[in-house]
Amino acid sequence: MSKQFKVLVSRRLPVDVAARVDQDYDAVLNQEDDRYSTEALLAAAEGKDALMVSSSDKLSADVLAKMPDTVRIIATVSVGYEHIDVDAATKNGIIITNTPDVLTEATSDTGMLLLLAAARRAHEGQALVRENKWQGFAMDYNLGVDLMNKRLGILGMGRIGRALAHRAAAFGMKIHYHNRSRVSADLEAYAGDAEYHEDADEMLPICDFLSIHSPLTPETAKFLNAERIAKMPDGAIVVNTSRGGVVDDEALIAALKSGKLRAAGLDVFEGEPNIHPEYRNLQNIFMLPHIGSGTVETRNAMGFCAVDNLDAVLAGKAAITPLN
Ligand code: 8YV
Repeated sequence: MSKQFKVLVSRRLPVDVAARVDQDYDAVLNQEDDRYSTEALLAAAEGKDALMVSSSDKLSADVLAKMPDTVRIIATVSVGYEHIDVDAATKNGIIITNTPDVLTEATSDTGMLLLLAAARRAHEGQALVRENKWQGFAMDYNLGVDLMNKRLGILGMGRIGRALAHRAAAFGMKIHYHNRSRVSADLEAYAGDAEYHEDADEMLPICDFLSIHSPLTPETAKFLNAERIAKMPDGAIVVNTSRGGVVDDEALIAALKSGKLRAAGLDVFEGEPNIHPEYRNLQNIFMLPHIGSGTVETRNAMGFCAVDNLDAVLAGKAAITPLN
């Protein structure tokens, strides 16, 4: 590349990805990771051909309407795109791309980590050892529950839901799923011979475990509310690697306090990083700071996927993973 095109990158990139952007483009990087306000981002976008953003950049219809005309593509380094009004981008002639596929395995590994940690009370066990409160062996102490032979409901059978199902089946779980539409027989077989439920509410009563993989949309916002938790078996376990907004925090917290739900494993939260403070007081919850895709290999692959999209679009070709 001849550094012909100007690119603005809103957040710090993995070093190898940053080096490629810097080598191929007339780039404004942000390796200090200072946060842009919306106004500052729009000002910095002036004269740029492309933007690389992340899920912390909120690109509403208003913001996209003000985007300089020079901007042809905005590549988000994430698979989720609830932070971008894709229809508004289309109206403004801006191509939006995301980073599907490359983070499927890492994120579903995190889902498995949450399932195991919640079932086996990893947070409480860890605290006992770290705080020097471990009294030695007792038959009945810090007991968790098995995954083997339990029913796992998958809400949203996209790539990550299927990969999690595949893993959980290897742990002996019986897989059920709800998705807007039934997936192919091949994909159901890969996902541990998963059984389809057309109605999510009808699936909940058989979910010993529930793993959330739905994107956050107006339809899925606060999907897991008090009424739906009440439909689940007593002592069920909920894990979420999707978006915090799919869960009603107050309802989940009440159910974890009452014992209706045995435990939860959460990698994502509404309003991150300012999570509902009550979560921190609960012992029966295993929490991670949104690191679903957080491996060296995967973050590199996400960054390179975004750059591949810039390369294609700026060279006049079709985007590789377009959203519009
Ligand atoms: C990202 C994610 O790390 O890709 C997504 O949608 O949730 C994570 O993998 C995060 O959103 C950073 O952009």
